[in-house]
Amino acid sequence: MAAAAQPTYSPLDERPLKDTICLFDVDGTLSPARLDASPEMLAALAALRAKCTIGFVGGSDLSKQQEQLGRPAGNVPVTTLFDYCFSENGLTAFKLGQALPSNSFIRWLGEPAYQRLVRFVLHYVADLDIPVKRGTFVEFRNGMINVSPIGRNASTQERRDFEQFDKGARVRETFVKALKEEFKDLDLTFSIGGQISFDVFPTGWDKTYCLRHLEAEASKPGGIQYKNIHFFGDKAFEGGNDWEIYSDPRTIGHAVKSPDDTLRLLKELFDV
Ligand code: M1P
Repeated sequence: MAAAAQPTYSPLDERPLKDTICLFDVDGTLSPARLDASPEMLAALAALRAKCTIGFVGGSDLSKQQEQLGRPAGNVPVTTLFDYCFSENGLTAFKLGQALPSNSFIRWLGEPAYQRLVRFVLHYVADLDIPVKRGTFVEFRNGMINVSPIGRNASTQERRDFEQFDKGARVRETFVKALKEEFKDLDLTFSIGGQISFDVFPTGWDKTYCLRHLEAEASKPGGIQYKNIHFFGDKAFEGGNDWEIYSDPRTIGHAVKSPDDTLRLLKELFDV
């Protein structure tokens, strides 16, 4: 299938709101969890991009954002749809389609500690008594690992069922408690951001990590120092994976309930 023609945008410093950037969480904010963004959302983002800089900051890796945002936009690279793309909280990052320096979880942790962690996780999952187990209980990413008691191969319906089940059973919460106890010696954060899993990364590598890129860009000749950094996220409560960036003094945080709520706010704030 031929890729859709791409609109062009003026340089970042020539947009009407040139000292404003809007950053968006993905799952539950731009699209339903792990599903496609709607045509209305893609149109609103394109209209917003004509006014200010836009970016996403997602916990998932780039391939998932490509599926949820790039594919529904007509199979275009997701890095062409946003000025900044921050995957895995910004551990993998792009500005205007060009890669920014990335960081590595395994380099930070080291192989022996990583193997200790994975051994514990897989033993714990093996002993879990839950209604359904599928495959891929640990997903190794660049800036983090993602751990899922049911496994990442679960279908959409199995995901929904597990999410409901976990509201009562608190499997993930208990799992995280056990990991915190076992790995007290490692400076790790465990963050429940989605339906079936939790992310594990070095403390500080939460979504505020992406702000380091904005600061680094601002310090370059001609770089933009954003005065207004809006952040939109649906997990903007303590323990949610949007909490740190939402409550960071450098951002203007917006807690949303759903992608429709994001659209409503964009209309209200930016008339798009
Ligand atoms: O973006 C939120 C989370 O989305 C997925 O979570 P789950 O598969 O549990 O719904 C994962 O990609 C996770 O890393 C991410 O934080």
